Amino acid sequence: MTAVYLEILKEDSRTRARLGKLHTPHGIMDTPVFMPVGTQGTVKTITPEEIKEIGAGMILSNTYHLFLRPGHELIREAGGLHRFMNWDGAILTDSGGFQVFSLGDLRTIREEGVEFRSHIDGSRQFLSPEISMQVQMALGSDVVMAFDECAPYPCTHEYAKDSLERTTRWLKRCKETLTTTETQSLFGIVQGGMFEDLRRQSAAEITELDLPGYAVGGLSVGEPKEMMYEVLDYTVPLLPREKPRYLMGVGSPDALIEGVMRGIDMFDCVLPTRIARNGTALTRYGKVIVRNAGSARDLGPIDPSCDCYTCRNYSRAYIRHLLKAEEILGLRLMTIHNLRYLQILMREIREAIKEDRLPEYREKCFSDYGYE
Ligand code: PRF
Ligand code: ZN
Repeated sequence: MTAVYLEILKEDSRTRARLGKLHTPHGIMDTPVFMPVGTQGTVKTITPEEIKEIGAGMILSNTYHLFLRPGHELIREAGGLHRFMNWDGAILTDSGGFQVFSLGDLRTIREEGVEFRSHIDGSRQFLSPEISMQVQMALGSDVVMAFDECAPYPCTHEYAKDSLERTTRWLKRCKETLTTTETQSLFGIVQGGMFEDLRRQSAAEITELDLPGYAVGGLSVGEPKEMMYEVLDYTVPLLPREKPRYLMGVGSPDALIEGVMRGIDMFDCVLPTRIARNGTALTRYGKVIVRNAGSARDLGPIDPSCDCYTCRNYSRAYIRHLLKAEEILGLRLMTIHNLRYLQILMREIREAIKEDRLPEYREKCFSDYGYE
């Protein structure tokens, strides 16, 4: 048995959705699950106690950022990332691949790895499959992501093919380097751009390695949503039924439901925390721009149906005031609400799967939210 594994409780008869439990060395998560993002070893503005209270059991952190600052050797000395940040829940770390590739002109890809300039001080740096695994071993995350290349959108068939083939070669190097499989589980990442033949090739090559879990990468990179759903339609069924499936970097409410219906078990996204900090709340009835004048005299909560700490205790008008006055509490209250909203959404999705009414739930949710 691998350190992280999925226990499937139910498979939906009308969609590809699954209900399950993701077992990790730091707790068991109900799936489908949404993981808040804590890029730098912190979910911005809130404490681990607050993350727990929101209902999240697993967060994502980033190799790229922690490698550059404060450095993985310090985190190793601290006893790993869980101890360093005082979080006893589960942690998934992204490999740094995606972040390095997002640097544009600041990087050069070679077979050995990627040379790049630090976004912090411009210094020359290098990441490879081996280094990414060494850093993630020092961090001690429960799920270790493979060092991959996420091809840009749009890109040519030729580029996407070279890129996915390199990603497979890099995955083999990741698998050979990761020696802590008793406590850490390596997830492979399917790439291949928006090309069906390449997604098939990538899935075939990657699933051959019999890893503890699989991610679909290279989506939500600027393509139309319909295109992402189409890629998921043909890609997800290529992944082994019994392993967890993770859709990287996707977390808008509509995409969470669509992803679950296509067989995804895990999601992460900066969206809820990022838009919280610029004053936008997610609610059952759509986005509420708390920063706007419309909230100025509204003494009710962001969402009367929400049970979060923010909605139980503070008005829109007060939170708007905090945001306008650039008071830190405003950012904290907004973050708590948005993360709680997504936890409630995921819980409702799981209940709908359990009760055989996921398509009906989707309809209701989309019409309440204001999607077509
Ligand atoms: N690869 C990795 N991290 C990612 C992605 C990817 O393709 C994406 C794509 N949406 C987000 N984060 N390693
Ligand atoms: Zn709330």
